Amino acid sequence: MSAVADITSLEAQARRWRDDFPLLEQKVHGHDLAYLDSAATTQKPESVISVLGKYYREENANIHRGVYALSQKATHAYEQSRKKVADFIGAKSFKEVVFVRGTTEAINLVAQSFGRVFLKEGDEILVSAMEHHSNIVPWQLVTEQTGAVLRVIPMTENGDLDQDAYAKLLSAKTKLVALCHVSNAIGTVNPIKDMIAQAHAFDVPVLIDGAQGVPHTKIDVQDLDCDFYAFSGHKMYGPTGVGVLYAKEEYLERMSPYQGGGDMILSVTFEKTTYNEIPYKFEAGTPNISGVIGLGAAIDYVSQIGMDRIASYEASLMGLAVEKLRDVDGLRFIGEPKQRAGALSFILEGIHPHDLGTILDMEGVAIRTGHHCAQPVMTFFAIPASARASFGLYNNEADIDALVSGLAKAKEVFKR
Ligand code: C6P
Repeated sequence: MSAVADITSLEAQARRWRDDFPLLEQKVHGHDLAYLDSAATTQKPESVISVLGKYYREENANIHRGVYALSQKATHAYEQSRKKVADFIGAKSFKEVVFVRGTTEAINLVAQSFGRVFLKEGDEILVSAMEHHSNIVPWQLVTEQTGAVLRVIPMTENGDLDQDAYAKLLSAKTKLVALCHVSNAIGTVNPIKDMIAQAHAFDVPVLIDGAQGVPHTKIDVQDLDCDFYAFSGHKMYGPTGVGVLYAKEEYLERMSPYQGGGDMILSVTFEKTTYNEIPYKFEAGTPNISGVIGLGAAIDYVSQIGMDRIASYEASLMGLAVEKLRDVDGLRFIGEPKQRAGALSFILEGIHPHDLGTILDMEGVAIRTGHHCAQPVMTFFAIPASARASFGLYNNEADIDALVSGLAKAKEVFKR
């Protein structure tokens, strides 16, 4: 079945999902909004928005602290979300779920807490050439602190990771591999299960940056056997300011706390502090309670649709987008990886991506232009920036058509 035929049969269900997102009803510059920047952040369904409202109207209290009913209600809702996350990603236990601000904080937490215990001078950390800055800079900071060295798994011209080079880079010196599940800049889906198994053959733990993985595919951390998996709530239909670090219990037990403060302790004297049990040892201070509860609602939302259905719908949509964009004269894809999810990057001959983004905006089409916080990817492809369209479960063929006609408009303006 061609992508076009396939998509038609799926459009009806996707139209129902789109109706769950009130923001998408608005017009921008007089046009229906074609929101194609879900890799930056997704829109939120009504069910998530209303849970946030309900929390502040009916349940707001600090958690793990009060004996009174309201605090217990908030604590219960917060901890229920932890269980939902654990089930959603297939963790062995709720103890392996640490709530953080987002992917960035999750990776910084591992870099610092793992780094302090496990890294020394001359050790090597492997990252890939397609990482977001959030999976590069925290490791650079830790190399400055420990004398460990950063090594880079290179990319091939089509935007896949060079697996032969990866196999050669792994050695007794390697102490951690940190790599994205799905590239935010070019959409490559990395074969992480294989890559994790290869690292484990050297007893090397693996951190997966799942910011762009979780929204688009079903995650089973036990099946992947990853040691760490980081993701953000706001990229999977949940609120901003909340995210998850999944980590195997054995690592969380051995890692030192990331931050000190309330709730991460069992007892404090001026001489000695005893830390709380995991995962609370890593959650210092009042957390983003409403965000965590909202994330639970987002998980309910996508689970009720089914991650497999979302993945197959989005795969058809991606196929359709590639098919239609390939016909646009002067358009060059940046990266044509074997498997792509969520995002696709391109440039249009003779038009700077920022100009393109501005013209598309006037047509109601929201895409991201720039380096996508992945400057090494732009350097690799020898471009200053790209245009990136990224998809969520609410997108449809009309959004792709709006993009394609917006590109024609841009060419007209620039007389290309
Ligand atoms: N990428 C994008 O437009 P935070 O900001 O912590 O929620 O996520 C950081 C992050 C880490 N890894 C990957 C692969 C990401 O895509 C992102 C966020 C957004 O591509 C904003 S730069």
